[in-house]
Amino acid sequence: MAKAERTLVAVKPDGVQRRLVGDVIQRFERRGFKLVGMKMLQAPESILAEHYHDLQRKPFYPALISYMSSGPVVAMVWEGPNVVCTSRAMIGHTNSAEAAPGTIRGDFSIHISRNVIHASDSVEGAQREIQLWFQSSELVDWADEGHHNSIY
Ligand code: DGI
Repeated sequence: MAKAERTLVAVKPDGVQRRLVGDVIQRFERRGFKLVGMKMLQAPESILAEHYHDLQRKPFYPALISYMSSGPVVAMVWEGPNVVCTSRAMIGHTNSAEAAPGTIRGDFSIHISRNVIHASDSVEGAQREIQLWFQSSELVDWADEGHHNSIY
């Protein structure tokens, strides 16, 4: 059986402050995805620097790291068919001002610098980010006994 696709989703400090964690979880559960890892943490700068490595030279990088360090984040690993691509559609455009209503950013955010949520943008990126944020022992490979297991 092929290994199911996984992605990293993180509610950012503004999302935690605004009590949006439950709403985010509910959207992913209702869509049918399977939660296989979740933790709240104050993200260390070492993780953030690696996570946003590609943005190091951007002018907004210092503010981005400062914001991501400003409070706890809730990191999650979600599993299911096409979860990387579907999660990106569910969170919406990076720039909240352009995010469609119905998406998480489009429903809860108006500015790119406080856009509530992260989701990996490629399958390779997701694998890298899951390894960065989670120990393998923190991921739970539970049996899905509902109808979703028949589609893997
Ligand atoms: O994968 P995304 O989060 O959608 O987007 P990304 O990887 O290009 O950027 C990571 C985060 O950096 C993004 O969620 C918000 C922030 N960011 C990206 N572009 C800008 C930005 N912040 C500001 N202030 N200005 C930008 O142009």
